[in-house]
Amino acid sequence: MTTTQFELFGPEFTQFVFPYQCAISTLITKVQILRKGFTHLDRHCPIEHVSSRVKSPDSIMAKAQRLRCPLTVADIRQNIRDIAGVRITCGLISDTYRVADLIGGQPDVTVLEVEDYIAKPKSNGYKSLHVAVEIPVFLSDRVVQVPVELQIRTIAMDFWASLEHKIYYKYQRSVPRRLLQELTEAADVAHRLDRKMERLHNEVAGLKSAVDSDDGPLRLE
Ligand code: 0O2
Repeated sequence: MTTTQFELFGPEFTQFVFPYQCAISTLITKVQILRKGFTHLDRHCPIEHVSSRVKSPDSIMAKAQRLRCPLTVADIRQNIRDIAGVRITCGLISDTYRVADLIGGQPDVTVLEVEDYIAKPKSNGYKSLHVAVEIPVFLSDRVVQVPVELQIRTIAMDFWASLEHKIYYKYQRSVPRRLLQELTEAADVAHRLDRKMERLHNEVAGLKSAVDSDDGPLRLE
């Protein structure tokens, strides 16, 4: 066992992940504050659901090997930005970009990289907005900058991704061709649903503002 494996798989893992867990808590608080703010103002809330995870030691090692990252704790900290992950599920496609701006624009958040798999889906149909950010974590003896990967996606994208993830692991990454074809088709159906929901939302918002501005009789046809 190398030093890295010892540190990642042994009791030291608890110590290794501590700053990442703190960063997750900070980001979740930010998301909850945004959510409460929208609810309080009785505005359309772009956030439906939030979840988080710390990457498992196995998954960290697999990604380090994939990235050809030297297997030392320092190099892993430096090169793997999704050890802490926060996933935010939104109602609409436009909400995903709005949430990315709302969080990325906060003064203590540094946006390191944006990978827009909504505008440019992966070849299998995977869609999500991946925003790598860094935030300060105030420990008892020092402040550390900790990277967190935000995955922001719609409910439909999330539905697709969680099923695809299960299938991918069930078949140990060699998914039968027919299933791959069907998954790609399902991604397209999910995208069409997202576009339709966006259009319907805009139409309803337009009706609501016409009622609110009280511009004369409203005809609902
Ligand atoms: P876990 O929980 O991490 O072990 P990134 O550089 O991270 O923005 P990239 O290069 O695609 O994106 O990285 P990677 O490591 O392939 O994927 C990181 C995470 O993104 C994955 O975590 C998934 O949560 C999600 N993801 C990326 N591509 C796909 C995909 O094609 N299908 C699905 N369902 N999810 C995807 P892990 O590694 O699965 O799990």
